Amino acid sequence: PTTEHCFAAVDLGASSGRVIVGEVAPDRLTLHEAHRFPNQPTRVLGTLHWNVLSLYQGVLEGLNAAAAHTAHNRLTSIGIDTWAVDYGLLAADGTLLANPVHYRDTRTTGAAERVAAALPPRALYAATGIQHLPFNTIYQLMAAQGTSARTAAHRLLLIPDLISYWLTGELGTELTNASTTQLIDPRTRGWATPVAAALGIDLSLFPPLRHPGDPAGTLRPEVLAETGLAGPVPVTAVGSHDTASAVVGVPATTPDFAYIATGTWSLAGLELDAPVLTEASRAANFTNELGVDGTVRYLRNIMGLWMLQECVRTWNAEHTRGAGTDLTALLQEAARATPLRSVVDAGDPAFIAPDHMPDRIADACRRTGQPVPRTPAETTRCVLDSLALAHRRAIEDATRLSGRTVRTVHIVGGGVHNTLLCQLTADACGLPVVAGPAEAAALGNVLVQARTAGAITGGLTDLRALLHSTQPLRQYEPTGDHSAWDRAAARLGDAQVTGAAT
Ligand code: LFR
Repeated sequence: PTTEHCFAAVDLGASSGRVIVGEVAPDRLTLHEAHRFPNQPTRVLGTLHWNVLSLYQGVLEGLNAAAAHTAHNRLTSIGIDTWAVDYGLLAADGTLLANPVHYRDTRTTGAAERVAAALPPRALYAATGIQHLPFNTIYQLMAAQGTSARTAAHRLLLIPDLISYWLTGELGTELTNASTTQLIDPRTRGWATPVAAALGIDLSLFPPLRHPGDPAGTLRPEVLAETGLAGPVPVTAVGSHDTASAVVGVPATTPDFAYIATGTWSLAGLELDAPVLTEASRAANFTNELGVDGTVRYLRNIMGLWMLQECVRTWNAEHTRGAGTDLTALLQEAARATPLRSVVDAGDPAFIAPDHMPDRIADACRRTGQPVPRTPAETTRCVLDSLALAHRRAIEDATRLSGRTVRTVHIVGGGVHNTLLCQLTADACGLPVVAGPAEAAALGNVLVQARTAGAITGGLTDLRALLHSTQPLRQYEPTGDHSAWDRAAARLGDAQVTGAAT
């Protein structure tokens, strides 16, 4: 609370939300977690929803806690980032028409085929550069066609833009997250009008685009009253896609790096100046999401720690009277388990939906003629080996498809706490891994705000230098027999699914 500049990062992830206060000076960057709250989706009449009002409540409580942490209840500004693709629909008077649906809901089954009938996958990729994921916004909109909320909708707000609207009353569509709708042309960084026209999507549903660093309104008087913050408090657009902020938060010191943003997902790839829209890139299911400062996030979605989280949820449910799974002990046991005994394709969309994860992993092992894991530790080892293998595959593909070279792999996000995953990733890639910071998204969020406010200056390189000199990082060197990973990859075959639509 000594510096003049305190920023609040609202960072909503798939399993928890956080409000984090960042204090920034040109040579100083400290974080304080003001509030953390669970994000628990709820199934209603068969549809999986986000509890968006409960999340908003968590944001208000978090801002209240942030106010208490700062001098004179003052924040220089607030920035908001969340997961991508999902949205709320508003009536003309601003009322939320329906509770936002979770991207893991199965309502999009069959939607990709309907989109492909209107616009072939090749043309869609050439125009947007976005990888095929069954839950991309355009498929959700296709699935929602004809519903009363969609018919009555006057506006569509992506989740961070919705939170921002409730806090300020101002409407906007932040660009990095807008790119995940599959309705943005990564060359012009504007709307892909022909794509919207082919799919019958009215682009006037989206409020005007804004860019990271743009002003996004000020807190409404009732929000000031509720949070105890001293006004005025501006909201600043940041990379509102959490992955865009996490990539800003990669503490790279040289240009030849790859990153893996780990958490519920692993987002593995490169930062580029221009999109790669080739047919080979589409076939490898690489995405060209837009990043901060005119960059492109050239990456692939890998299932991530979701697979393990879901396994743990199943094991806990099976032993309701037990103490629950001890994750530390489980990971220690997994570290001693036979390496690469069986691996599954961590890019396979079959793992997206919730429930029965250990069974689905066992099925995948059976299908590929590998031993079925018998214990939670063996299943955990299988998941982590599989993730490391998918990390390696994504980084290899990204370098091949972009013509770039990689000498260091940065792991950021919650997965940096999983030391086994970090070591296995170094082993699989045959490259040094720098792990940290865990709160990369919140840091990227804070840094963009701090630059906008003039607390720091420079480009991404300068922001990253500040991270490198202030955040605790851990280095992992590759160990073990590298060819074992080649053999494991071969077991999955060249046909290893990347999630691409044919
Ligand atoms: C990570 C993330 C990914 C996106 C997925 C769904 O939190 O934002 O980047 O593909 O969630 O929105």
